[in-house]
Amino acid sequence: MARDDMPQSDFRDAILWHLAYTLGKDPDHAQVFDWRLALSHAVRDRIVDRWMAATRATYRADAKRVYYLSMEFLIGRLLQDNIVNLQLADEAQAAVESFGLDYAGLLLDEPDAALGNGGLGRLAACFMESLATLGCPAYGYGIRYEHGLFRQSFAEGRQVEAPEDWLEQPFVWQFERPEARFTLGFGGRVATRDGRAVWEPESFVQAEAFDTPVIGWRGAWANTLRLWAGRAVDPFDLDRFNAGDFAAAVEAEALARTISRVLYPEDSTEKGKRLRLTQEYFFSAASIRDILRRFEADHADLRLLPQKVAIQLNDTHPAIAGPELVRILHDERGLPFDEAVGITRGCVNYTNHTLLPEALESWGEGLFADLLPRHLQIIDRIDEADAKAHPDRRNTARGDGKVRMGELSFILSNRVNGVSALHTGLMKTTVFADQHRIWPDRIVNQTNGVTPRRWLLGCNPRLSRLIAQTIGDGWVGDLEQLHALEPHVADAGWLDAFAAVKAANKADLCDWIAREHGVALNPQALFDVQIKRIHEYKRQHLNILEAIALWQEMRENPSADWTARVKIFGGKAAPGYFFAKDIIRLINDVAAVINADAATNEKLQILYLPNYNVTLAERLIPAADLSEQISTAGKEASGTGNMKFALNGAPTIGTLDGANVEIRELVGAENFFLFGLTAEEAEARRAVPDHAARAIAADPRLTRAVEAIRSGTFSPGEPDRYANIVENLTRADYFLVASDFADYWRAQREVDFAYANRTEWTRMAALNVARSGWFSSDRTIRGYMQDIWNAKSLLGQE
Ligand code: F58
Repeated sequence: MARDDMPQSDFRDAILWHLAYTLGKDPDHAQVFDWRLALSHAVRDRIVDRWMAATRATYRADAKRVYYLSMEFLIGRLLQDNIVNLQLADEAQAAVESFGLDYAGLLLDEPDAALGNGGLGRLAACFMESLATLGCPAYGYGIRYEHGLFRQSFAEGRQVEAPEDWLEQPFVWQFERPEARFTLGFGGRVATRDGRAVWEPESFVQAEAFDTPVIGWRGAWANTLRLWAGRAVDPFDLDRFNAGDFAAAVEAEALARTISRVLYPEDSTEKGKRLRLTQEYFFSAASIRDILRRFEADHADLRLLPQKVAIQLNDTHPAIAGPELVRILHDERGLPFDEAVGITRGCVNYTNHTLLPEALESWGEGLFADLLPRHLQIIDRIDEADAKAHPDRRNTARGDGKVRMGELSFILSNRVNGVSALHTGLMKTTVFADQHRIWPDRIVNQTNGVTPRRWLLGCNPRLSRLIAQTIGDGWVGDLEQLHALEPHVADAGWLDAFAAVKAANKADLCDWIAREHGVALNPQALFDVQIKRIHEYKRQHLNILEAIALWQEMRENPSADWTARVKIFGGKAAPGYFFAKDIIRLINDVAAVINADAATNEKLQILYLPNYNVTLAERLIPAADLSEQISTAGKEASGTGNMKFALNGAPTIGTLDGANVEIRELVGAENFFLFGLTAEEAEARRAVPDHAARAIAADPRLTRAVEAIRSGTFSPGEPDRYANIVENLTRADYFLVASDFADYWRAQREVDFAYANRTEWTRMAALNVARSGWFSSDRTIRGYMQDIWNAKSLLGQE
């Protein structure tokens, strides 16, 4: 093939063409890496025309555009996702295999783009895919971090963090846009000229755009994920270089690049606060400029902005976008202040993802004034006007020397939403009670969802095939069609086929774990999985305490008919969150002791897989039997892992927290293992003196399990290794581990009993699948389009 014969249709030729002319590789010498890049380019070619058609259609229709501003997009690997959505899987597999290569291995060669911490970032990625699937003209705006979330390994059970390096390899899916750059100011002073405020920043950096197309299901529509990278305005100081000061000559570039260097793994520590606020302003301000540029290219009247632009703040991280828009409209475009605020409020909406007070962002006014002096004045003016209009308002954006971003986002938003019914209800009665009283229509609920393309079709091909054979393939774009599986759940043959899918997925997982981690698991056992960030409120320590108690009881009563279990953990702790790191080490220590016990290890195994990420989730979820969703009620805003497990046929053991409540309602109480205090009961329990000590004293199992930790059973020679955990469990126990233990134990034994009747269990698992269609992120995005953005689909107009 020659260069001019750029193949249009034959996929195999397209791969060979890219191997030669994009990568410069001879097929005889190409490695998996080269083939993967060649395949990616061939796939990318199939996206571009549709992407451009969608952009053109949006311009033509002068349609309202949605802008999703998020500090995180946890997109994971993209090759398989794009292949699935373009319905190229069979063709791609055949082509790859015709070169004598392993298709699955090729897909897995792609590094995970870990541009997020957890649920919030993954939600943004699912939303981007659903926006494209629904043909809603939309842009995602975020930061192109050079290093995503750290890589986790264990050394003697302890978490070790190493930098993540996804950009070491070429990222095929991005298009660099050197022409799309904005210069952003920081610091300096605010001058007054002709009676108008003029911000005179002290320093400047540039934001450069990198675009990644996001293709929807069946390739009908594509949107853009635009990530900003930091660059110096003058990258190189020739005078300093010539004077021999080589390091100083590139200092400006190094500083600017620092802004997009790393994803913050937490927001709880003081150090790094300045850089984090800088990151937030950097990407919010660049995005606002881009939004205005696009609007002003076709419209002269800024008052039309709310008709053409919907901005969604994914948590408060991009909250500064509001004041930035007010600043540009008022200071730079000359609109009256109140009008600028009104227009901004017409465009901006805010999603809250947490009620935990320590996670609600606030900034010291000193830092804020130093970095964004004009924005502080604007915030003060808005907040004062608001306080005047509502003198009985208590929670203000300013006061006590702080700038509170939740309150700020609320007063500058048209709609504010929670992410599950319970969470939205609690927003109204707790953190935003005051605001809700004044603006009763502002808070709305949009329960989270997950994309079925990645979280069923892509990650669970066996189950997807069974579903397609049973009810056709309409469910991929309309997940509620899974309800049509229900009648088949009564059919013994179909249930066998369903069970065989789970067994095969478990066997795959066992093979992989044996290969990668050298551990042989019992595939007959119940696979009990808890994967998520490590946090006290998520209560991985409740899970491990139950494992200890179970082990102790098994040892005492070895001949009883125990249901064999494998407990699998995965998740990272923020590097500065020492209690969470203690929990990780405890799980690893407990696993070492229990796994080495020949008296029990056929019935109980514990495995903590390192470096949990999107790819690992895609492996584990299809193979799970039981989904652990055991947060203290009232603390998990929604959860989205819970939805993925249910959709893949793993019933939940869980509290009435976040979207668990809705999952239980939909799958049926009899197909969900409920335990624990309700959010209201939890609040009341905290007021009971010595609640933890009492709960422990009342439960001999819990007493014995805590005692084993205290006495060093899992830390021989170092009994106080877990003094902090023991102290916490027995005293303050804010997250009510002790209070919920007995009921958790009870529910776990119900699980054992249910799993022993395999037909009944399979029925329960299958009903979880059949009734989880509502948790598609397509449903969620439709909700946002209707209730928040007033945006229309352009499908069919491209
Ligand atoms: C999560 N938040 C919620 N935050 O905890 C979860 O219940 C919800 O389902 C999900 O959002 C989506 O709504 C979350 O993931 C973070 O990752 C923070 C990002 C900034 C640094 C601190 C963690």
